[in-house]
Amino acid sequence: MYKLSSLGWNSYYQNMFREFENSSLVPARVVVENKNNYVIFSEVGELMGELSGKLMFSSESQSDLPKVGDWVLVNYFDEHSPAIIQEVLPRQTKLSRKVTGAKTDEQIIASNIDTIFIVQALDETFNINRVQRSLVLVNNSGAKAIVVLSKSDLCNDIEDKLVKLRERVGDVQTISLSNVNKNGIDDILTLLEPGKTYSLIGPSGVGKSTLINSIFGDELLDTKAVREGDSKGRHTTTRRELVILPNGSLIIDTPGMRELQLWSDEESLNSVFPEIDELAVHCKYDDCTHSHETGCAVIKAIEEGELSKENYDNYLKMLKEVKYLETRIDEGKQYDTKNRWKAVKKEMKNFYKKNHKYKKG
Ligand SMILES: Nc1nc2c(ncn2[C@@H]2O[C@H](COP(=O)(O)OP(=O)(O)OP(=O)(O)O)[C@@H](O)[C@H]2O)c(=O)[nH]1
Ligand SMILES: [Mg+2]
Ligand SMILES: [Zn+2]
Repeated sequence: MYKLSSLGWNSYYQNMFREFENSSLVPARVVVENKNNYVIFSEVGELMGELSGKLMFSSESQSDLPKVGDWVLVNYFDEHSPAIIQEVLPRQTKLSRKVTGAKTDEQIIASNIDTIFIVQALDETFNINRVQRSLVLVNNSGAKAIVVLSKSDLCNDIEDKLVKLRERVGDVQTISLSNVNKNGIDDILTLLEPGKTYSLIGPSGVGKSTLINSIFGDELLDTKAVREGDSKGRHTTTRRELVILPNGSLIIDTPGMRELQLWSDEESLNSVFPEIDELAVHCKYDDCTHSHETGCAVIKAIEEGELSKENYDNYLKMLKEVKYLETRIDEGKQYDTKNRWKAVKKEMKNFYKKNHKYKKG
């Protein structure tokens, strides 16, 4: 048995639920997504959920289907039968990336999260470009971002790394910690609020699942040693899973992601590079790409040593990605419109054919 509020239900979802209040549907939260079904938590406890035919066939893309963290509305029969998922309530926040490969589709990593921990290890895999990339995705998600630097026990230049990080990302909240000597774990514990949802993202092997175990105080999730030599992880976590912590907070563990292709608008990108955003106002051309134009205030700042070259390079790389994404999404829309027109024309042709025959006959 769960109280909805203890599963993260709030006035936002209550509002979204209003139009279904007189139906027989009840709310439940998606905890695990399996291949053919879902584990969901509801007021009657843990249930197995299956998609209704209507939801399966009316959804236009993967992102219309339930994801871990989603609030869904189900028909509940009894504890022996699967609940049937009829609706996915609009998401308050959603963390997405572009699917890997050539396709331009959104992949939702998790939804309805309040705060996302961007985890990086303080070992040889430490990578500020990746933190910035994650920040773009998190800023686009609507959730709050906190950077977690793990494995502080393996690092003897923490201050140096912190200074470098701060130079690049400004004053984003940062916590360094160790799951081995437990330094910094309290800093995480004190900010976890009951009924709020958190998630951890970061490369494989940085200690995301170990951190949940540290907070939980037990070996709840599987963890595995990283590779010797390059400290890379072994992709131990293979599914997203929402876990309820002893203090009543909810946390979603995610598998380490090799690639984080952007699914983001330009505004979220710029929010991670406020100094570039401010300079861009002074560029000669409104559509300046800050890569070669004369009168570009960003290039000028680089030449005068006023802007971090690393930030500039990482920004340009991501700007290209975001622009490409925008055109691909536009093309996709045009393609849809074209196809729809084709279908309409075909229908009209058939209609006239039939009518013609009818008149003749
Ligand atoms: N020295 C040290 N090792 C740690 C720390 N945190 C985790 N580890 C170790 O790092 C390895 C990987 O940890 P996991 O928790 O499995 O990493 P993960 O981020 O969940 O990895 P994936 O599930 O593959 O994405 C394990 O052997 C952990 O014991 C830490 O703070 N210090
Ligand atoms: Mg893991
Ligand atoms: Zn410019």
